Amino acid sequence: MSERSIPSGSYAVLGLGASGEAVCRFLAKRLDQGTVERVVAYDSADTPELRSRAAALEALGIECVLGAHAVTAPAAVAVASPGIRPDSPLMRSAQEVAREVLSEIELAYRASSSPWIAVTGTNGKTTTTALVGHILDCSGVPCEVVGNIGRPAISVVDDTGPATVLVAEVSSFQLRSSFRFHPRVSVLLNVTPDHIDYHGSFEAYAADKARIFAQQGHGDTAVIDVDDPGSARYAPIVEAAGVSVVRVSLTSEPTRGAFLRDGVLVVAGEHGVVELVGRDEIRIKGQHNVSNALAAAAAALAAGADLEGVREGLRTFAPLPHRLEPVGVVDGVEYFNDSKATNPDSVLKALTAFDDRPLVLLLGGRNKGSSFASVAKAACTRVRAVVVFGEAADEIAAAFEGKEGCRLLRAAGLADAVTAARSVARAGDAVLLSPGCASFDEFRGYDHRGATFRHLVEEAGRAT
Ligand code: UMA
Repeated sequence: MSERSIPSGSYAVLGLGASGEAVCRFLAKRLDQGTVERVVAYDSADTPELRSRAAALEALGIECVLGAHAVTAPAAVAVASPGIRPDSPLMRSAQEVAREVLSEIELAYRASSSPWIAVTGTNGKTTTTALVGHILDCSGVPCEVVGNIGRPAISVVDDTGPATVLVAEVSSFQLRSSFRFHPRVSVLLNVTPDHIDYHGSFEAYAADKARIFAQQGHGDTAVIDVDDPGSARYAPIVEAAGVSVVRVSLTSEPTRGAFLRDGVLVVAGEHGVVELVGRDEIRIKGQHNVSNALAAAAAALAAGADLEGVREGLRTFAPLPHRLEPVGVVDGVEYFNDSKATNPDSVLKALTAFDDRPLVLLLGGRNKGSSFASVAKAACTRVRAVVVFGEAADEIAAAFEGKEGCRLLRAAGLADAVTAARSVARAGDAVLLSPGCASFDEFRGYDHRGATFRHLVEEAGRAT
């Protein structure tokens, strides 16, 4: 079987969320063509929404089992949704039954004929992925932006050929079950503690992230941020495998790299040093976004973007929702929605985006096993007040114990947290929701939390 063909036989699809549904629709076409024998989809939950999704898929020939905790039909291949944990009963039984357990990204890679750019990292991957796509658009290079960003790659592969670049945001969950996945250009932004509850340890998490490089060799490019020790350590290893490594840095000037020189984003390589745009010309805030912009420029150039397209793309790219997104001004206080910050490192990065402006920081939600010591250390000297809320409130408050410098307030949920923030913020301050936790104790996801925050701010604005 070639590296880029999908396995034949019977399939089990684990999970019927965005990823699983797209896999089912892709496989349904193969059922019709007779290249796949049988597809049974399993989901541990059983809700009205899942029932109606299952009914639509059953009309396409997919068998669906809801409330499932084991794979019950024979299957040569299982395709697992990223959110299904390695130790879950469904995953364990799939490992026993199927010859291979693949991620949706792996299946999409094998089914596609496109060159891939894959972007991973603990933080910044969605912004960087979207920016790579935007730069390629500005350069006239056909591309599709897919992956963890919210658009399963498998949903586009039947309609894209070798001339279209697939720009994919890939998560550690997806990489964990990827084996032949071979991006022509890989990007590793940073590796800091996250998803420890899923992977079991930081080392296991980092190793799964590094799988992005596993198939790369001569002729391929890896763009690696070398300011972050978690990602920097892979640069020499990947280089030793023959991959052309472009180092991204804000603190050094690598010979082959993308870096800042006198406030200007530059790329350096065999053609010398080329200026792109001034740091002040990019619209995404914070130091981390300068690194992300450098990484995106380097990746797009490696995939055929031209310098003018890179410059235009960097100048015109707007911040994405839920990422340091300004959502309103109430009583002279500006509110920022950074709901996508679901781990401590992303909170630290958000704090760099406000220079010396007084801040009220909202932290809380469901902790994913991370320590908040670094956030407490950085925040206590930097912010006017911290409001802790949700399931992790006590745990986060404990990290601030004994720290002088900032006021700590407690709130039950997000609405209370906004009320508390309003009570302490003064005109000219910024209130920043950068919670450092998952949202699932109170919301359906970070986007639901961010939209609720925006709504609460809008309501407060109307009431004044
Ligand atoms: N399920 C089971 N058994 C389990 C666990 C879950 O059956 O043991 C079922 C759930 O009942 C649900 C389905 O699986 O019906 C959900 O699957 P999922 O959690 O994998 O979510 P999808 O809707 O398929 O979305 C996934 C990604 N989700 C996760 O990685 C958790 C989305 O990333 C991604 O956009 C989408 O595929 C398309 O590729 C979200 C995310 O939070 C944004 N990603 C993490 C992050 O960014 O930090 C990695």
